[in-house]
Amino acid sequence: MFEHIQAAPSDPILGLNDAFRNDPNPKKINLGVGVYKDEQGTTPILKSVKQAEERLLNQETSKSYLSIEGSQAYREAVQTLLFGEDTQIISKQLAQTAQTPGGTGALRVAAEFIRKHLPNATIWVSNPTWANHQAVFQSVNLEVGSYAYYDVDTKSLDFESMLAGLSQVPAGDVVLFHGCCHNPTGIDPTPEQWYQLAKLCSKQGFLPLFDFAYQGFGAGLEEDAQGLRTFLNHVPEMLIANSFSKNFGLYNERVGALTIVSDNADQALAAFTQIKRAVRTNYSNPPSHGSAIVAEILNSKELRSLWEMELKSMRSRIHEMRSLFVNTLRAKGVNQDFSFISKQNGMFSFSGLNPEQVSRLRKEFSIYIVGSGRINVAGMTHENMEPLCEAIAAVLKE
Ligand code: PLP
Ligand code: TYF
Repeated sequence: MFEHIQAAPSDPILGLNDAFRNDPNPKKINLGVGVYKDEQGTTPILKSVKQAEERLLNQETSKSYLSIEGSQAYREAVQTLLFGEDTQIISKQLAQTAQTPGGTGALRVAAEFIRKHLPNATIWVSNPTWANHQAVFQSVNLEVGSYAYYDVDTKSLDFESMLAGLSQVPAGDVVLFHGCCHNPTGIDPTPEQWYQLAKLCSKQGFLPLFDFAYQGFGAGLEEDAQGLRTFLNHVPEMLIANSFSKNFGLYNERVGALTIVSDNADQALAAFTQIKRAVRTNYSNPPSHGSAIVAEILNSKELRSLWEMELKSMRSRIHEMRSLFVNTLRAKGVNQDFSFISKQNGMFSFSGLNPEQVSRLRKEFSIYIVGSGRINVAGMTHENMEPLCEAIAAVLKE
């Protein structure tokens, strides 16, 4: 039965992780998969998470199913993080949220919802975008198009081309935006640019889908939500797929949510029943533990302030590594301008290293970078910075 089945290619990012694990070189450096690492190169459990888990262990009385849409406390906490305190969206019940297994689960449910209820819609993603976007949407036979985003020469946002591309998107199509900390470039629109994009969206009549996987990794929890909130001031409807994998360090607990917004509460609720149907035929209902941790933290003053401190310290360490990387490259005699790296947001930067240089870094120095040249800045430490920059200087020379 299975003789005709060919092996699927490995995921370009997760596959790199396997190769790293199997590399015996003790000096190996992993700047591949987007996982936060501390100064010791480990991905620790946040203190706020541990404390919440201790509380849960004592309080939990049942392992019975959650409802299809997940925990109520969690769903409310998600909306407050996305939209802010005391917003009309919440008080008028214009948004409905389903707890999902990670941000990927939210994207997949969104994809099925779009395919079924907006069957003629094409979904437009930035060029470049997270490697899994295309695959998730294509897996439900959605048509995927791309819009201009990155200017290779200036290593910045090609906003003019982005606007020009999106001006061609017809009403009824869907456009995916990265809420902040664009993966893989680390380049986000400015507040003024978000405003222009929101106005364009309102004029064209396309549906925005925000993928919000790094809230708090850019400038702060509120600041990072600015693009999304600017859109909500101008457009009547939106989908939001958010993830707590990174900002709570809850990668393997699979915690995320899909939120639908409409300017009409009844419509939001009706559409939400279809989202619940998609969930039911997929995984029935979400896993509980990760969402219980997030709700516990967000609903406790003490744990929330501890979490915000921990989030800030992750964010600050990444900023520090960005500057140190730029300065160390210069100190190692690299003449090319890498200063753009210190201006970018979140974990990732497009280094501009070409596939041959990426391949040499791996073969000769056991330094693992995604083939596109994307680097995970959070994989840098004070300890590995010198050898890392020496190796990059070496491959840039020839
Ligand atoms: N969206 C983007 C842009 C991401 O970088 C990631 C990273 O993992 C995800 C979605 C998926 O998040 P999760 O691990 O919660 O599924
Ligand atoms: O882009 C990254 O590195 C993270 C982690 O299929 C990731 O978003 C990468 C690939 C993938 C799932 C998660």
